[in-house]
Amino acid sequence: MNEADVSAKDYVQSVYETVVKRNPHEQEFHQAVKEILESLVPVISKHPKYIEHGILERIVEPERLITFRVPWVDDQGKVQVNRGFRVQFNSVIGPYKGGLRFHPSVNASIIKFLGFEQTFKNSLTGQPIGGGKGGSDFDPKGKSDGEIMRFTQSFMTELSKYIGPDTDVPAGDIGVGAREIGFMFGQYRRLRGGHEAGVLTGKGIGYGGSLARTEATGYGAVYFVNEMLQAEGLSFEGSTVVVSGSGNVAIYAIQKATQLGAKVVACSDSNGYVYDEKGINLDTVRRLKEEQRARISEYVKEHPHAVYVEGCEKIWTIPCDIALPCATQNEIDVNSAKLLVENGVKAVGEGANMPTTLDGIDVFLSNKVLFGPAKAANAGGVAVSALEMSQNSMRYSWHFHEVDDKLHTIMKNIYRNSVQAAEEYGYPGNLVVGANIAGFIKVADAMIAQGVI
Ligand code: NDP
Ligand code: 2IT
Repeated sequence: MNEADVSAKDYVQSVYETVVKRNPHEQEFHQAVKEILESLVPVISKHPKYIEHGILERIVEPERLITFRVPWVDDQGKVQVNRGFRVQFNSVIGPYKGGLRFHPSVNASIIKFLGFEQTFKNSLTGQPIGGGKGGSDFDPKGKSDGEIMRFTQSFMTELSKYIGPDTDVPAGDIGVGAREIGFMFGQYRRLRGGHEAGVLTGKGIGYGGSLARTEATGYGAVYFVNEMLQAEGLSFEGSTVVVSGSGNVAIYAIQKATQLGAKVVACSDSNGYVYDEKGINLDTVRRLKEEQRARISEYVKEHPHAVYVEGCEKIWTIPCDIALPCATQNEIDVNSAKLLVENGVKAVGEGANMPTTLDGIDVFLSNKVLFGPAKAANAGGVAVSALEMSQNSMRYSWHFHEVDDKLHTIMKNIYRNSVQAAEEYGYPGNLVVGANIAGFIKVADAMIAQGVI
């Protein structure tokens, strides 16, 4: 290590220590910051301007974190109170953009880790979108449509003060899909008295949504992994795939992987996983999850040859060629990563945000497993959200294949830019470093150009 490397490393370490001190107990946020900062050492070392302009100190501090009370009345007439969040992390390259998560685990740490990641991910897409994220500790499980509507209306009543088509554009994430976006869009429209279609993405096709947005994250992740495989002379054709989760991202990852000739043998929810050696029947999963909002355990009632196992973590004990974690953060720990490697996994593509722990990532990289990090591999969703914003601005809609083609091109570009950045900065093949650096440079240079703000 030369002198510049040492001082870059010290700088990164001191910024990280300040983040930990300033944001106590926010483990997920610390983890996301650590992963990104450590991989920026070569770029900081080569370009001292990023130290001179205090880029790292600024980039780890959200522009704004909004928290608010969300009161609503349940079906029994009882008043319930949840907490709402929106982090507006970085708007240097475009309006804040990022999803809303409704899950009981949501807190400031989760929202900040997601918003921080989103800043780099959105930069990687090549679209003019900044980083934001939000949500609530509301648990949609078991709630009636009426309860969901009353909650989302209350949530939007407060959130509407801070968002807009040119300022901040939320979308879905865990627990927020077409139904919730519809209710929130209706409430926003009612409060504003105008049809500002570009204020939310993931809308229904009949009122400003984009074709292929529903499919975009899952399809995009598979397109990304396909690029990694092709570079090594491999493909999805004939491979065995394990996908965790059974929500929006998982369903369309399963669909695209299957279309490309893979056999997806397992998927899961937070209670457990199903293993179907004949290949997961996606019609059943979609009906159970998209229509009936049922548990994945129901799958075996229709497919008795399949096996249901209680507990979702064990899904990674299933031998596979390709693993696509599409459920939630830290679902692949170091032990699961080791097992996957022992069982011969060739590629891992992160459909979820931060699904692999830092030591889990090390296991994959040191064993030469092709590894597609979340902010690159799952960027297809937000990329098509940006295309939805474009269509809303034009008051025009593209055909499905037009959006899908653009998505495919975007994913190829993200792959190429990440590979190139990794090579340029001395980490050939390491897409964690490559994606972080490629995403960082655009944001950091725009921050320098726009002065100390
Ligand atoms: P959904 O709510 O549609 O599905 C989430 C799935 O993950 C469900 O099967 C759910 O099971 C499971 N899950 C959620 N929390 C946990 C948990 N704590 N432990 C185990 N399983 C869990 O969400 P999405 O498919 O939209 O999101 C999945 C992941 O992809 C998230 O990390 C999200 O941030 C990320 N992502 C989503 C994008 C999008 O466009 N939607 C874009 C980019 C990333 P259960 O039903 O039991 O809760
Ligand atoms: O994590 C993500 O990129 C998303 N949940 C999608 C965000 C968006 O604005 O479409």
